[in-house]
Amino acid sequence: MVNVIINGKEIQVPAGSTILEAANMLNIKIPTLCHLDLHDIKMVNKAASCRVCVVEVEGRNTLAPACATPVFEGMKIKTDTKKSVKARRTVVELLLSDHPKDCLICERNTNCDLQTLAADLGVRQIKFEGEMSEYPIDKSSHSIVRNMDKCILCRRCETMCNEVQTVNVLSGVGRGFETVVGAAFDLPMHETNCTFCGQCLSVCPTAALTEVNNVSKVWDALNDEDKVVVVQTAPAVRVALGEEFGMDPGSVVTGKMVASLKNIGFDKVFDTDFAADLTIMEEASEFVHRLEHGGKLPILTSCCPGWVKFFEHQFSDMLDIPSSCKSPHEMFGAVAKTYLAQKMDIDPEKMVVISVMPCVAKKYEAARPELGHGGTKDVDLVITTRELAQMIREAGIDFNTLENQDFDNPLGESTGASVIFGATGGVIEAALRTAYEWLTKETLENVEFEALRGIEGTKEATVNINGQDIKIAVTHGLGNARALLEKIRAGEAEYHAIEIMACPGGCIGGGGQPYHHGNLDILKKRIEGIYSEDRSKTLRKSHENPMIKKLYEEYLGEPYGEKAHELLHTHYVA
Ligand code: HC0
Ligand code: SF4
Repeated sequence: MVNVIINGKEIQVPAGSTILEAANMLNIKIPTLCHLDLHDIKMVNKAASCRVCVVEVEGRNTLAPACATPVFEGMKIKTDTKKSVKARRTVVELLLSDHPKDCLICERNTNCDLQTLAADLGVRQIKFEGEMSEYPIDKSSHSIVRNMDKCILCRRCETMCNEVQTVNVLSGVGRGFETVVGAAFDLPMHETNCTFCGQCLSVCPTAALTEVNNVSKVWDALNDEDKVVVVQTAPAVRVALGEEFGMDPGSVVTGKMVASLKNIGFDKVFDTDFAADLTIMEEASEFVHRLEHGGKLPILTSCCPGWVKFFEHQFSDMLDIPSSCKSPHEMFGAVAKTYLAQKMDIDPEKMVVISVMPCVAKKYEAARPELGHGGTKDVDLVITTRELAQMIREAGIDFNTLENQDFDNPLGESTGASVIFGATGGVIEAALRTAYEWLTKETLENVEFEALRGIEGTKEATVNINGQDIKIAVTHGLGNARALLEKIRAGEAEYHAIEIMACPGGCIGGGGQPYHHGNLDILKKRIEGIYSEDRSKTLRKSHENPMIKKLYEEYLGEPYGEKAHELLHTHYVA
């Protein structure tokens, strides 16, 4: 341990700690900008590029960046001297000299770390008017907009993409004033290996990386009298949307969310959870089929489009192991434009299916050519949780005082198994609840598989089914997924079934969720919200959903049968 004194207060900290870590232990706030410490997912951005966190150290002539300076025995630090505060302000003023001043119309207005810092430091004038960078905006993909004019070179996105996700798309290109963060050869995003997981934009402090905003397209559809606009909401949206309206993370706002969508004017408000139950019918059938007929194992879940794109690029020799199931929201679209359209007696061409998702990769997924039927897309438009909040605000809806409303039917009924899809481990837990009962013909009394839950990078469990040990693994974050898949490829690990989600925490940590600004406790609270919603349900196994039974009886026939294959399954492209 090392003794240090910060602003006159003594503290003992572990050797090797930085000044910033020591100050945090004393609850002394040092402003930061590039720094980001997401300890739970082992990401610390060590770029130390912005110099906002400079402090004075006794005996040292120059200011020290607190995030990158280790403490030493007897170190005396002052964090709030005139010299350090003035230096911080100058750093921000210099950043602003090469930053657009269009805060009022910026995607991140009121939610930008640079804007907040400038306000906190009392920056009230643009002191340095110099040369400005001007780059073309990269709108090449369906998911992510890259606007390098707004980049402050904090490198958080690089750390996320390279170290956590191991996709290695983003890095500094060029030198000096010409430096930008982008793909090799400055390729447009849609020509790279980007998985569109959106994790880079979830840690971007400014609007350099944002989602493709589809809000105006959704308003256009709603205002088109020829169209019937149906909307579905993903499991993870209901435990995060409240944050946009000042509620605690993890608040379950399902009823208010439905009410807001009805107020906005959607013709029908349905639930992706219904389709998650449907996915379990298909995925558990596929698992049982592979298990009983000597099929390829392990089976990998296939509902996360970032993960699907990752394995298509990086594990193209293993395309026969993922489940062939489409993701739930795509299954929903396929069922809506066939079964529902018939029931409602409307032309599927006039139906617009909108998905509200915690995810930006779902935008890219919806545009994949395999995910449609006879020239019609399963899902027409995807908006994120943040975009839904924007629509609610644009409509002038007072979200917090809304009375709860229920989803419409027949595609609005769901079980507890479906809502847990939103947290890492949930999809495989839901599949187990059903596969166990199908294989043993017995009732599963305790439906909660604790070993598969939580924020830990990779989790394992063995479940005995009919005397056979079924080995399960769960992982989240693409770096963890890569490590697991490499072991399987090398024959060093064997499992029967594996769930993989691209985003840390699963969908609750998706790139389209309200910004967490580095506080991962928010993700844990959203996970708690997910499990409390599961516990509140009377039915907690997908195969018990009465509307799902009806769908098979009236339209699909057998699970994993011919009609189901035609509508609900897909294939992968190397
Ligand atoms: Fe998910 Fe989904 S659970 S991917 O994580 O499977 O985005 O929430 O909507 O489709 O249901 C995201 C969340 C979904 C889908 C579901 C799955
Ligand atoms: Fe990397 Fe994901 Fe961002 Fe693509 S979306 S650049 S894979 S972090």
